[in-house]
Amino acid sequence: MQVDRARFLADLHGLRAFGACGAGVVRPAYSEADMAARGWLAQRFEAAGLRVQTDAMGNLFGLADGPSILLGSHSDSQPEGGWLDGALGVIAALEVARASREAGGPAVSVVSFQDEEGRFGVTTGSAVWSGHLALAEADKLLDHGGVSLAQARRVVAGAGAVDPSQFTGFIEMHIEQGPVLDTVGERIGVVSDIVGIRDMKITFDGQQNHAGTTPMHLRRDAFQAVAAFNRLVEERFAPVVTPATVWTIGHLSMHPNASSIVPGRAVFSMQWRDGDAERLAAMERIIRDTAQEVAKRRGLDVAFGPMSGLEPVAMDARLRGALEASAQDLVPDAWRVMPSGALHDATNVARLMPVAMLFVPSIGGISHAFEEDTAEADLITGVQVLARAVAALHAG
Ligand code: HGY
Ligand code: MN
Ligand code: MN
Repeated sequence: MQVDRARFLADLHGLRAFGACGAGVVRPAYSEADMAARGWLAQRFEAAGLRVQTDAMGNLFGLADGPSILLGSHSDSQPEGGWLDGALGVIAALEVARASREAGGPAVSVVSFQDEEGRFGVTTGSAVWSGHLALAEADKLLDHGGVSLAQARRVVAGAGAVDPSQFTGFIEMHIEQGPVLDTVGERIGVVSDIVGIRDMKITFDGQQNHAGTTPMHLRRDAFQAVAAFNRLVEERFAPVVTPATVWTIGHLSMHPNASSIVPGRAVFSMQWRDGDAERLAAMERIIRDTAQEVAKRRGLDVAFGPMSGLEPVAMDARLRGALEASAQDLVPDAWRVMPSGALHDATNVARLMPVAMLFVPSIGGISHAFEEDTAEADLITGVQVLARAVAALHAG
């Protein structure tokens, strides 16, 4: 099975054009750029001899006849996204599907999941497809601008359900999005397991007031509550976390967001990740207790939004073994087994079938930023490792 390098790279850059912004992309789920990209992908899937089907969430499938291995990732992006996050896995899947068909090889289906980047939740499209999240529940999710998923997905024409039982397994190729491979100079990462995640919005409600006449000790300042919460949580996490644990306040909106007004309301995202479900639960208890304690002490109200979450998941030994053997054949001693600190659709798909993942290096370890990039030679090596593993799995 020989991948066509030029065709693979041409399609990668073709997808990059949708929502292009400098070196990166702006292609949030259901946006005009996202839907145009999906329309283009559907044409490419068809041209590759695949049957195109879109489900109610807007997950886009290119289906081979009969039982097939499913390859893919997502083509939506973060509000400021890199050109390869997700896109690489979708185009690599398409290229392997074409190469396999040309070589009379195994049946390969392709998918681009919707809203992996969580405009509305956490890996929402594959969470609904895998049964982790009911569509009716997903429809209630709001983005930071208050738009509901139900409203956003009205642009989706499809509504066909795609039966997971036709697939023998799922392999997702992705950029590492971290510094490991780039730092050690290795070419391929074979994923051992994907961390778990929790994500929720927290709202502090205090008293909007004059920034000049309101003495500090009389204020019920919603931002100061967030600052106190963050300081206390940092202290209380210390005995619980490991160097691999991460937590982020990535979104903060204050009302009314004016220089001369003590903010009466602050809404912020609290997200935390770890490979251990117990530790995620312990962190959740600290977060909820600390937010309530800060609100009480400062005379504010606190409210917790719905919490999205996924459990840590180990990759399938057989699929992972095929990736390891393929990496050893193509880049001997320039690959490693490693965990994924980023979340991926593979976590949800693992509820339905065996899954595995492989990484290529991210230059400078940068991702979720316009400057995200990977050396062209590494992109090619990655799709070759993927193709070789798919052929080996078929050979049995
Ligand atoms: O946040 C993540 O881990 C993924 O890139 N959406
Ligand atoms: Mn991704
Ligand atoms: Mn991402």
